[in-house]
Amino acid sequence: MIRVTEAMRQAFSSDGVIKAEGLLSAAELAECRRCFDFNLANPGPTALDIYKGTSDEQYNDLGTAKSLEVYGPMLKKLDFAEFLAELWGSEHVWYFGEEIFVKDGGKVGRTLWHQDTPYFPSEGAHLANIWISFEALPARNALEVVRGSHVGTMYDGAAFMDSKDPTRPLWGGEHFPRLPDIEAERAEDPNSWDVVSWDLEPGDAVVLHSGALHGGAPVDASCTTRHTVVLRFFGDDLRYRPFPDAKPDYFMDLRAFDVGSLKVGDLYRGEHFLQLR
Ligand SMILES: O=C(O)CCC(=O)C(=O)O
Ligand SMILES: [Fe+2]
Repeated sequence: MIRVTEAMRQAFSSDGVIKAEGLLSAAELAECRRCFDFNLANPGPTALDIYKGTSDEQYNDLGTAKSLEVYGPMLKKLDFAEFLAELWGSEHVWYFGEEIFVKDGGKVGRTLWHQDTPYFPSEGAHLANIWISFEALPARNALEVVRGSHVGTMYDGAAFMDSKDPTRPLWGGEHFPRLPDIEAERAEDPNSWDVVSWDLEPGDAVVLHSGALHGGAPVDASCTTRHTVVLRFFGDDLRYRPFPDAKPDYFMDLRAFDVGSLKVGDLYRGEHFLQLR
């Protein structure tokens, strides 16, 4: 695994996203793929074909206690913790869990714009998604991120129930501002949002703060398939922020992830998270 440079540290802090070029060697990427394949062979309780029956149908799954037994040794061996500790300037590093995405058939559209933070009962500077695709991707098929949005407004999440209603709110009510319709605004004015994405080769990764607005990464006729694993981590600077007192409009009840023993502003820790460092 490559080392973090001062330029990467500064860019992550100000932009909330970096391209980590050549993050993983071919052998390291193969270790990640072995873990990804474990998820495919061992679907968790939340595995689902999102938008089933439409051309946007795609496979998505979050990790399980069983997959942690496979991912844990890999994460330690490849030393993701050292990379993130340097990137954030955190002493400790914990693993949140993985999420896998499979888009194939050449027709699956954009992932809706969202921030991951409304789906978490926590907030802070030391959050990261390491977004790894096993295929080479041109920038138009790679994840797009709004630069600097990790320190901007925290919007409501997207419900992900209807790809035609991109801002249908996760929590609703007055809890958070509704997501802007970023694609509609970009169609009107391509410069309305400061969006970055990069051409990616196998072994490259996009490393983003989980609170940055991100989306996109469709497949199309010239780039038909994308297999992606997202590894999520947190460090010292993360505090408990309870979920709104509402039922989320989502395919699972996120309130199951609440850590009831914590009070607002407590450091976010938990026995069930794998501490890597
Ligand atoms: O790969 C995708 O389509 C979405 C990724 C994403 O939402 C994430 O990394 O949190
Ligand atoms: Fe996300």
